[in-house]
Amino acid sequence: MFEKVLIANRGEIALRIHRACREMGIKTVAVHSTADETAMHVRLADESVCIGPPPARDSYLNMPAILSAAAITGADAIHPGLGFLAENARFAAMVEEHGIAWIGPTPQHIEMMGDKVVAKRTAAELGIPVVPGSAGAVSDVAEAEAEARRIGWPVLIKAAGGGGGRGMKVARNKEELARLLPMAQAEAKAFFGNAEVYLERYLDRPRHIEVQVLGDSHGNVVHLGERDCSLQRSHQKLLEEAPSPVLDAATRAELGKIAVGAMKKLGYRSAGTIEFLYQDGEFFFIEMNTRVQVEHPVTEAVTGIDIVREQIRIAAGAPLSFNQEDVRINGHAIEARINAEHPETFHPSPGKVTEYHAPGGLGVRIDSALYQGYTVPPHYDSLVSKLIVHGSDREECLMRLRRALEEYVIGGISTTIPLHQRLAAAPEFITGDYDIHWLEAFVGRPR
Ligand code: MV4
Repeated sequence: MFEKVLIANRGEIALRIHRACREMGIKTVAVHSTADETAMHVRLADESVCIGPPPARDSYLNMPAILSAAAITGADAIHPGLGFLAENARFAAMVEEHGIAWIGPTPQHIEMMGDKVVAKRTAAELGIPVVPGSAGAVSDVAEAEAEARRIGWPVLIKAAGGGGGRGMKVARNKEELARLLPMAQAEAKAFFGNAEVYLERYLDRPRHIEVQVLGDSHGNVVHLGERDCSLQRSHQKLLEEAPSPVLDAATRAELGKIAVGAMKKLGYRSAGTIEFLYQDGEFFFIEMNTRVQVEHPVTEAVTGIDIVREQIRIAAGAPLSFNQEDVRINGHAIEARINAEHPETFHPSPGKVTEYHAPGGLGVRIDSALYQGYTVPPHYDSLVSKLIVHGSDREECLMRLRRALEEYVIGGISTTIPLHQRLAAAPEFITGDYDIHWLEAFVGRPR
């Protein structure tokens, strides 16, 4: 097993990784920008190295600085967490070339899934159902029009180098397609450095359901069930739950079987998430994430499996510590993402946390790097805490969510706690009757 892991991240996910390392008897190295000198991930780690000024591109994205920090401290592995360099295939390869273990998938798999056209083609070849669409990238309006007629209107234009929804456009007819295609190509070039776009049939009211997988270097692959991540606005998830309120055990098993079969064929290693859109009883692959995700704790809550620990074990060459038959979905879990934002305008609200009291008790987990007196810097993502509640069923889980939100005190900055309180009382949320567009309308609803 590793002796020392460098955590190339900050905030709650850096703490999450530190905790897994500590429980495994592994020493940790924190890296931080000059804006994060007093951050909790720096305080908790065994050692820390300053890697640059506040802007992420000069610090948390600064590959030579992070590699130097690993060399100086003698770290034998790097965990990238999520965001920043987690899905940078070049960085993963550089880490391995330096003789340091990369706690993640192979650079080849990261690169493959980073290109959405390649990812989709690969998924289809592996037997995963995909959204009907163009065979690959479409280059001109005539070709796009022919493809759209075959696929059926409306169509969605997506960027091959994209992901997370940036630069997508819905075209309802050939006039719209002729107008939007060049725009989409120009934007794709500007955003992602890759002008390639492709077309898909547009699903108008899907749910976003993703399957958690884990694979080791011995050919074992398991799935840990699904998460429903449909409650989002502007491609920012607000709340996730496991299991999905709309899947039955048979559908879950079927989806899991498809995911595991595909990942075995691929020889996938580490944690991964296969994202689907689900509409009218049908599943369609959209993307695969080759990292641990923000919402992984809801899966941990219902399975009792430490996903980060498994990632570390896998990177050290150990087999998965359990098999598929050992995985049971127990009860229900919900994660409320708490952001340092105004709960109505969503404007960032960095600043000093003057008061802090986290909820506790049975079935309550907080993943947060906040503490009283901490100043949330303005340079990074506004996620400051994840409240994860677990109950024996969805009803108990919802009661616990309301109770925990009531207890939570974060003073001095605005947070999205009031929005979560309003959401936890919404009839459509309580019945589970929502799709990916529902929250946007709910947020704008007069109170
Ligand atoms: C779609 C779609 C409808 N039809 N594809 C957005 C992010 C990227 N991961 C894929 N996305 C979508 N792809 C087809 N063919 C609707 C979305 C979408 C979405 C998906 C998941 C979660 C939130 C979303 C919000 C808006 C649009």
